[in-house]
Amino acid sequence: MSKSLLVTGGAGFIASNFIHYMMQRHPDYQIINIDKLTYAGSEANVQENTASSGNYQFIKGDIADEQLVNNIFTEYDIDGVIHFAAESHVDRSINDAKAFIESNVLGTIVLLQAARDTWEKTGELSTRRFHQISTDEVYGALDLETNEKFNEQTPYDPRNPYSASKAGADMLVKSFGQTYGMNVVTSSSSNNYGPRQHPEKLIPTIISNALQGKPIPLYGDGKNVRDWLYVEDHCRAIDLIFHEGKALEKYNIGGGNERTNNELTRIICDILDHLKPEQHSHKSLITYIGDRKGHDRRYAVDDSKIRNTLGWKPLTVFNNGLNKTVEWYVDQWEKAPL
Ligand code: NAD
Ligand code: TDX
Repeated sequence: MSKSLLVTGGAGFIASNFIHYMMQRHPDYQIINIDKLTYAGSEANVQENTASSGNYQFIKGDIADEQLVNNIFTEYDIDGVIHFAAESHVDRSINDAKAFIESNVLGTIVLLQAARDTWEKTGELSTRRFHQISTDEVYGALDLETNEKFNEQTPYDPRNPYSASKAGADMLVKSFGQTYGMNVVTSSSSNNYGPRQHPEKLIPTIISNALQGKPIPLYGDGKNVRDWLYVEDHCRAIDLIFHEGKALEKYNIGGGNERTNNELTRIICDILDHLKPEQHSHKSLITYIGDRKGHDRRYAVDDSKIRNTLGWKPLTVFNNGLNKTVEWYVDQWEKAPL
């Protein structure tokens, strides 16, 4: 059945990939994308597939703007919200967390209240869905020495202002399910990689600096571990959870690709050495710099719940996903030189 979905933050990395995915997977769905176009968002991220589509609407605006959000719910018959919009960069939250509270916490409560008020009036509070996009960072950090992973029962233990703001938002979402009987669901994924990620994040930083012959900055000893999930596999999981996940439940989504930052950087340098043999040795650019404050050592999620109950698993082989990703950035930067 055709649906109207409100996607928040659709000009950013994951949600723009999600919009591309959904327009192919569910061409009959109407997608309404609200994005403030902060430094992290770009309309170009969504222009490719949406330009000629009558089923796509872009609204430039802030999810914390109550009047605007209420108007959207009045104007469109929203069947579901998939809430991605957030300030997303840990380093920025360490420098100044105010915008993280405004967008991630205040923005979430504004959306929740507008959805609750609209769906309460039409008696659809328990059928229309609010899907909160969260992160494995809300669970805290793991030691390098253990094989332990976060599961859906792991208590929240956010350790930086970004993850604290996401944890706050997740709690609000859960509370709306408990208090008002709203049909909420939350998914927490590990680190995503793929096209259209902002250059501030690790993988685009490695590629862009390497291409320009600039130092590749690795924090601390480079031994911190992240579990890398190809963004398209994440989009497929979100589609499945949005449609088939159980109300009030949480689902972890992992890539099954735990790598230290050292290992990841070296793999990307090998790919670049192959693609750009005429350039310098890319690994020689790796430079260790001061550590991130409170740098979480390791994240890893146990995603057996989504695998066992919804039949999802990541399909992208890590090296293939990384090859595609590096090629995408090289191609972009060849079209518009750095
Ligand atoms: P991103 O920074 O690339 O994009 C965020 C988008 O949200 C931008 O387009 C920005 O303009 C928009 N935005 C920010 N504040 C807004 C506001 N107040 N109103 C409207 N729009 C606003 O982020 P991303 O990496 O694509 O992350 C998307 C979501 O996924 C976030 O909720 C993040 O916490 C979560 N997440 C990200 C990762 C990851 O590896 N990137 C992993 C797990 C979860
Ligand atoms: O220049 C860098 N050098 C470096 O060593 C940068 C930008 C990062 N790092 C390290 C810090 C981390 O250990 O690389 C790792 C990855 O860093 P980020 O790309 O900043 O991601 P991370 O902090 O792990 O958070 C990401 O995954 C979880 C997203 O940005 C979050 O939005 C998501 O919730």
